[in-house]
Amino acid sequence: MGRLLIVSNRLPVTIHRRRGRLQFEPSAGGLATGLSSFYKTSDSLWLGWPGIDRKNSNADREEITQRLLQDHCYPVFLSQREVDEYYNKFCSATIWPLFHYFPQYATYSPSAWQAYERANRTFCDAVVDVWQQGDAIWVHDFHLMLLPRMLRERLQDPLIGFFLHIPFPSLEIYRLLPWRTQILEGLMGADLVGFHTWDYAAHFLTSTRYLLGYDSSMGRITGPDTITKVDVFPMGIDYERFAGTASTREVDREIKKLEESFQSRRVILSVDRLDYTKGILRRLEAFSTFLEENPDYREKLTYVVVVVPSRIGVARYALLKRQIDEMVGAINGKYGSIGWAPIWYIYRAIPFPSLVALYRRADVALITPLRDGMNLVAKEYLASKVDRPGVLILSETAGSAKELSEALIVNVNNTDDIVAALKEALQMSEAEQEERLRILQRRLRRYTVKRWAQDFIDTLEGTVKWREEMGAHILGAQARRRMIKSYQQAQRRLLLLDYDGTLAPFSTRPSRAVPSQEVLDLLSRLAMEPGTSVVLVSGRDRKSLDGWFGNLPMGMIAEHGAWLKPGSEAEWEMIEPMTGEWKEEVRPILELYADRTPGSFVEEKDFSLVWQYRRSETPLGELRARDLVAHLQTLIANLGLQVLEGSKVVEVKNSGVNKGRAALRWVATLEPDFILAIGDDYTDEDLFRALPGNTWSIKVGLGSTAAKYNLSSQGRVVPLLRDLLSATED
Ligand code: GDG
Repeated sequence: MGRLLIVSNRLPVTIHRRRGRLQFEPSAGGLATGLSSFYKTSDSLWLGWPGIDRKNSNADREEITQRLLQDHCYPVFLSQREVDEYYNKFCSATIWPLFHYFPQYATYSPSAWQAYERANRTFCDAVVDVWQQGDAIWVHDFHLMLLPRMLRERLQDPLIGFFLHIPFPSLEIYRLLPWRTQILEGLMGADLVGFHTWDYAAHFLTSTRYLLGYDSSMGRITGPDTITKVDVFPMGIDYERFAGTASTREVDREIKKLEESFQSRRVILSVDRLDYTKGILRRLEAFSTFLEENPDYREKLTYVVVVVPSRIGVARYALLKRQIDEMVGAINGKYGSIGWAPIWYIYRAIPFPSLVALYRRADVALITPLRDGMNLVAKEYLASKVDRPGVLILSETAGSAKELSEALIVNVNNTDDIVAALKEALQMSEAEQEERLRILQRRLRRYTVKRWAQDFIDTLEGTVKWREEMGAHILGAQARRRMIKSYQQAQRRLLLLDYDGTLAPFSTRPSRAVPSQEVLDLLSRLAMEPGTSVVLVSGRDRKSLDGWFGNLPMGMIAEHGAWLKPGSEAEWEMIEPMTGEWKEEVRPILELYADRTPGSFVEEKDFSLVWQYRRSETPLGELRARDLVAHLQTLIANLGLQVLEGSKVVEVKNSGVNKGRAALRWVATLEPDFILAIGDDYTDEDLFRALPGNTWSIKVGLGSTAAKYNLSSQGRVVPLLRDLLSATED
């Protein structure tokens, strides 16, 4: 692998202009601090917005770029207006509330969406500027969800990973987004998409399946021309940085200073960015109830509430700030006494050593977000506990609750639950606190942010090997040229072409998949070429095929090989004498399943019955399909039938009928010196297996196959056939 290009909205360095001079400062936030220990020690370059208006920095671009490059950083220049439109009006006003389960706060503005697209394109241009063959790209977070696809379209065979730091919501929430398919397609441009927890990954898999119709197996989603691995990487912290700082003299001094205010009281702590997702008001309410119900604790504890200002210009945040101010005032007014205020409220970012001192001193960390991707504060608290134990109370809607099960886990909507947890924490024996802490710390010390990043990158690299194995089968430029040449030189050519999923994309209603004029023209010109025979090899019934292709000079195979038609003037013939009497017995069963599965239906052909569930809810359809197959297996044992489970269909047909057997008729009579067979599903596998060894067999899609080659998507079939045609027409 070459370098690692990390791409995120903000750089880990922020530039300010003070009294005309540029100043470079480290950025705050979990990602910047988390990865900063990682990226400087590896061969990396970090791309992002440096926090300064493009207009303000035009004259200094060169200087900024050079200074940042020394720090392994590369600037993506955006104007304040662009940031406002894409970050404030889309990222913060649409994606943030929706992905945190606040759909009532989400706004949907087409112009903000366009700004989001434009910003992603600006990031794409910057990556394209610096990318070299072999570099891996790691894109971060919800600001850049379109970037993976954009990069895949611009770069030659890039390796792209994406990590989402916030929750990925359940389908019912996600589907509210007007641009839901574009965002999923954007992410599907990555080789690897990572999430903090399995829930988020599962929601993403469900969304790609329902909204894009992409199947997945073993965490791999197959799109038309990509395969994306989905996996879980719970982000860790720089453990030693917290444990190390907590043990310094500076922090000792800080704690001593704090003690002047705390005066040996028990300390409860929470640290949050100002945000409605953090549940600050609900927590204050629970604390108030606790004081009400437990008067013994009054004057014996202090609740330190650190709120870091954020998105202050946004009305909703300003309102939240006012509400917090009022509530803190009310609680302090109601329960406080001369010399004691229950809440010590700090509304600003505090220096790192002071933060660590608070972590180390606090007896209880009360971390109860309504929804949080991970929440690193919970982990930092545990890592800073170097001398005395303490108890973590964590809401189950924070991603970190999945890992930190030895904490007291609460339902944040249940005030009684929080109050009870507070009491339990304050009364917990030191021995129990130590025991829980030991287990939690051991885990956090092992899976640090460095391990997290390394794990992600190793998994990303692992996708290369898999892609290479896959790539060996993809019809590349060289094989394509050889194929065209051998087509040109051949005397008797046979083209065996499947229809649905090969010449035409799938449609939820089979009757709607009408061939385009382009396909009809192409087939007719191919079929009229001297020395070329075209045979349409379909699972459809004779009537549909006759209706669409009856007047083209080509052969046809209907119902997966039950019926053959040698040419447009000829009659349909049966491959062998067969009966469809068995259908009376089988039809009621399929109809029963159709009734119980909304969106599914039974299709009847001369010698087969098909239960189709393409329009049903996929998991239900799959569940029923499995039941149906088992049900049918017992029934058909002695009827000379076979049951096939295909792409969103279960089909019952006479055994011995298949596309391969039918196609061999043409092979026998024509004795072709060039055979091309293209198909996309399980029924085409019979065709690939039956044909002679020198056949150019091609499966459409990336799945495993008996064909020699894969073509990544249906859209590539027509251009391929067009190339064959022009090779002989020239
Ligand atoms: C996203 C997701 C996910 C906070 N106050 C001060 C301060 N901090 C530092 C903490 C911590 C970081 O900020 C906050 O980390 P979080 O994990 O809570 O949240 P975000 O970075 O906003 O957001 C989140 C995370 O990404 C990582 O994937 O966990 O769910 O929303 O590191 O220490 N630092 C200092 N003073 C403060 O007052 N020095």
